[in-house]
Amino acid sequence: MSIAKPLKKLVSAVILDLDGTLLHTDGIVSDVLKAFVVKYGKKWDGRETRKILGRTPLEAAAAVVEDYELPCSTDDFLTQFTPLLYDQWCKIKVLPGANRLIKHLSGHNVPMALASNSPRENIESKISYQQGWMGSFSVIIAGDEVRTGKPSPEIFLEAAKRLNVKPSSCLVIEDSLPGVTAGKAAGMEVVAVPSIPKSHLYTEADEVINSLLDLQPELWGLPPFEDCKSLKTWMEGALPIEPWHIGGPVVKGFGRGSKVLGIPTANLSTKGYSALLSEHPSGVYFGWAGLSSQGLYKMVMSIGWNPYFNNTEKTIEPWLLHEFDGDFYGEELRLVIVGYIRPEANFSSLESLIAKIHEDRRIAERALDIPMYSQYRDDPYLKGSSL
Ligand code: ADP
Ligand code: RBF
Ligand code: MG
Repeated sequence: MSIAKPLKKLVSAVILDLDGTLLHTDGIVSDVLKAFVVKYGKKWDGRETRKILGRTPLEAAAAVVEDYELPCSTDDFLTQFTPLLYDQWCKIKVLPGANRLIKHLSGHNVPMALASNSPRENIESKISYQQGWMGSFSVIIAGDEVRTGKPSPEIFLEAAKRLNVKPSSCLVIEDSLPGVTAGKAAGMEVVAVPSIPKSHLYTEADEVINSLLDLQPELWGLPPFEDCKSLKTWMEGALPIEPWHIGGPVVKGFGRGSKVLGIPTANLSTKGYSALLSEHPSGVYFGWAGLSSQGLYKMVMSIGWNPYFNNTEKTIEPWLLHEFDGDFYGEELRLVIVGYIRPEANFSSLESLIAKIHEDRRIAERALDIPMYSQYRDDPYLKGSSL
């Protein structure tokens, strides 16, 4: 985050996808589908998620009806399913960094379009719950306003036309593979923010980032985020986020934190937290930790697959910034996560991984002393147990 990278390309407009890029729609869609297929005696196992991502509702419905062998037509499915889904739009969460990006671009008068495979009516109702979004996009173009949706480039070409800019001057931000393909076919620059942990599939994209928090607009000739710039000068790139909570008993990990790295991490179980974790991108974060019976501590943590060790499961690994006399497995640990440092990375040596984690610790320690982050040490959630 702190290393200056060369300019990739100059763009003058940004075209954003909606579902999975700005909004965490997948979670809501999966919840409604789960409840829906039960009515037909089927069990939703999430195997459709990849097929649904970035598709039109008709394509997605056809895939579900076929795969689950539902005794109804695709049209019947949509007639029954759609109203159930609409009732849930108000519950869709905004993905981390989306509000920040929209405010930033519109504040700098960067022309912005929203281009989604969803029908117009859906887009409007979904964004009506988000303050300031509607007015930020000078163009909104929906799946039912073009002949063919993504992966066809049509929707992006039409957006560029209406923005009155050349396709080659547009930057597309997309989470889905069909969306990335569409953007490239339109001759545009594409930043992928994969909503599934399969970034190696996104080879067509010009850049793959972990979350919108990692976007560097200046690489595309756009104004840099002011919060990053100002914080970087006195805090080396820690970024405030909307605080969120997670907690539970400390569980056994792979046993390598202390042994291999000299950095013990009090792992929390990911069970029961799949929704929360899919909403928050993997990465290195910091905040406050309440450990029952012991006290309140600063902490720096990684959430993700630990690319250096190539884990197959996501882990939650907080390092409490305090010297303890012994282990505290089984004790209740509660975290409030208030800032983001960087995406998880791979390293060429164990020493460089260790050095980076110590740098993370220094960033977290300093940041947690300033009021913007220190105020959360009083968060009642931390004292929920016996503190
Ligand atoms: P594991 O793979 O089981 O998580 P680690 O080597 O990462 O093992 O060690 C973590 C354990 O060490 C924690 O569960 C906790 O009981 C203990 N521990 C001691 N000091 C700390 C600390 N400062 N931060 C986190 N855990 C600590
Ligand atoms: N593992 C990685 O593979 N890549 C990382 O970038 C990374 N960053 C970390 C940052 C912090 C603050 C902490 C506490 C851990 C990080 N780790 C990372 C996880 C480390 O690999 C993990 O704690 C060990 O694998 C122990 O299980
Ligand atoms: Mg650990």
